[in-house]
Amino acid sequence: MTKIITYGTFDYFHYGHFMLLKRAAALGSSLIVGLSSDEFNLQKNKQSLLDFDKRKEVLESLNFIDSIFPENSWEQKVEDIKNHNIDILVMGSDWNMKFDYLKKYCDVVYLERTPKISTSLIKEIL
Ligand code: C2G
Repeated sequence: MTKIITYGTFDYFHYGHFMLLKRAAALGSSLIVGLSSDEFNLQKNKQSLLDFDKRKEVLESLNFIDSIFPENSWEQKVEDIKNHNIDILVMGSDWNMKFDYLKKYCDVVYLERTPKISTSLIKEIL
């Protein structure tokens, strides 16, 4: 039973988000997602277009996500990994090496970002 975790804002959900989550889920038997709260987004200097509940509603429609919980701080990952007995933390390659400090608690895998699509690009078009 390989347990996967990932984190993100997933604002204006798009194919890049989908492919990250789908590939992450394929690495194990369960996937849980730390969804950035609206307040934490401000700490990330991200003003999400959709609030937490709407972003959560979109993720809940994906049958390969087993549970979704709020991500309220950078520091919570260690506790999340321990409390959920996580085997692998998966993030997109734009985070490459940034979470290597967590390798003492679980494997850390960075998956290639899906090119040419991002929430900021979508915001520019809107
Ligand atoms: N992603 C991707 N391809 C894209 C866009 C995003 O693979 N074209 C990935 C990102 O690398 C990330 C995930 O999708 O792993 C979610 O992206 P964001 O919603 O932008 O999340 P981010 O702001 O990177 O938050 O503590 C970690 C942070 O909460 C991550």
